[in-house]
Amino acid sequence: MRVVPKTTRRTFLKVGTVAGAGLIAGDFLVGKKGKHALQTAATRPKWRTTPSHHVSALQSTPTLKPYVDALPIPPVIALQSGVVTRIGMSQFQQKLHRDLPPTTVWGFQGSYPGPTLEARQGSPVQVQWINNLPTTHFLPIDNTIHGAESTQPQVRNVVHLHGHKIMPPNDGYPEAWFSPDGKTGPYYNPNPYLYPNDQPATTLWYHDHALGITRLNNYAGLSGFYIIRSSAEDALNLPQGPYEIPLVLHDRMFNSDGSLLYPVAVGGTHPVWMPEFFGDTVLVNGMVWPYLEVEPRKYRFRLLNGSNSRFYHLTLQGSDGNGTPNGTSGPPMFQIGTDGGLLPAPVKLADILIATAERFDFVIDFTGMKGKFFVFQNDAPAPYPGGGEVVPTNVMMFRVTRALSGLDTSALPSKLADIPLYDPALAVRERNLALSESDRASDGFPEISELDELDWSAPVTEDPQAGTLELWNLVNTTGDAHPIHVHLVQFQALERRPFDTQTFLSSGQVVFTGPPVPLDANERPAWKDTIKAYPGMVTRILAKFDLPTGAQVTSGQRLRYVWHCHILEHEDNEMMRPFDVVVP
Ligand SMILES: [Cu+2]
Repeated sequence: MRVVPKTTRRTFLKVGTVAGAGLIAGDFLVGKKGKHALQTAATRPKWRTTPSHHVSALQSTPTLKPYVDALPIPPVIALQSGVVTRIGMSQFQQKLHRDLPPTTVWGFQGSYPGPTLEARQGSPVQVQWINNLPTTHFLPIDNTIHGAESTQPQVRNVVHLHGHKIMPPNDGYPEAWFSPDGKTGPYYNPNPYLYPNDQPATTLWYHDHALGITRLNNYAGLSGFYIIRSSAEDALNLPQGPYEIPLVLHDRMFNSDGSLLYPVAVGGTHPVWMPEFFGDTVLVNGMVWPYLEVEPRKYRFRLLNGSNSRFYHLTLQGSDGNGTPNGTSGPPMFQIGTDGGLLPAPVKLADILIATAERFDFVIDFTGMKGKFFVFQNDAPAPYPGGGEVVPTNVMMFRVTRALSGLDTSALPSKLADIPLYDPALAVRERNLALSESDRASDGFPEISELDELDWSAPVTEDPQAGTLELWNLVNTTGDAHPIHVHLVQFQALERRPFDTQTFLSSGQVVFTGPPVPLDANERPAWKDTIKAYPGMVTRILAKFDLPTGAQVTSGQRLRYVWHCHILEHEDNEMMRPFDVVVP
């Protein structure tokens, strides 16, 4: 995986949104509101040289020693068919580092991250989500953000199971929230959520998705893993049990009393909202810079980036016992799965570039490495790829210090799963979807990000027919990479292709400036629900809008989902759109 070259002038491309954005192949964008006037070269914001919109340079976490706490493993709840599992959200205190006082967090069943929920493919389960949180939020709400007005309850929650093929009432729609004191959003579903598990074995995750405060609810701690297993995967004999370990990355900042610090914008366009959050401290499974003691054998790791905005570019490096890199490389990582399931064959990785919400499922073989130490080091610029904000290097440490408890009989098979590729010629519709960012003219401070140039509240413009294949062209006019997530589907990336941003901004025409850039080996063939849309690229994805098997629907019915950027600060401030799947 490569790190995309830095854009030298990050904000240069972030010049308003596109007036009358256009088409590639006979498709059209409907409902253009033309809200943002097209800016000319003369009126474009100047390149910002000071960190005006983040305060991470001004505030920082008290110095904490890395690798002094063991990696926690979240508790596991095996969901059973025919049983409604009740899972409560609540506020509590938890130790996140040896030298930090206990931190007030939010979690599920008293755990941050929440318990790992496990299910079997083809075996539907039900979960009743319960809100036991206080009615007051402990993080700063911005009442100028859509859906978070002062008339709304401060604490509102709804749980989305990310990557699940699911019917809308159970999808955790942003306006399906419910408060601790019984207030509800317009799409609220009081019933247990039904999870069909009608998809291959994979690593999913559940997290809060409430309109306008998703960034804060997730930052407070409301997320956890959801793993689907299958007999097909069982037969592969991958490392399991204590040798299969979930890893979720969160960057955070702390005050000296141990409380979470979520900064308020300084000189922002909204009084509180920050364009992105970047913390100076990395937690894995809710612990600051932990270590994991391993045996000299194979392990399977399911890596999730649950951060608000941060991308991680991880390399595994040899280190001394304190975690200082010694200039050697760690063992290779063999990626076996992505967001939506197993890859056709393992992909050998020297490094990992993981955007928010993506999952990397990989095997590391520590055989023969007894007594050695390794550290995951991060060097991804933030924001990605332009940089300018704080980049914590340390992530976590592996200590090969445990004795081998028995012969390692697990396997890393050379063939994992079949992924039949979609034929783009069979797409019934191609849509050009602009990713845009509007900056304050005076100083380039980001004001808002949008999809399709439309606000959340604008009428639906994406309305695929159930069961059909569509080609979505994500036209990124901004200087940042945006991880784009589409609910309901596991899609296939087709290609990325450079285009002329200035031409698109001035005329709305997509003019390619070169041939398609090959996707990474772990992006195609692969099942994805979140894809990195790089600046200057049209990222093309093929999605088949199938409903869960046996779904009770009627002809003409419109099923409401969302697609959005998974930078949570963007998602909260308009970079999210509803879409309808129409039953034929
Ligand atoms: Cu974004």
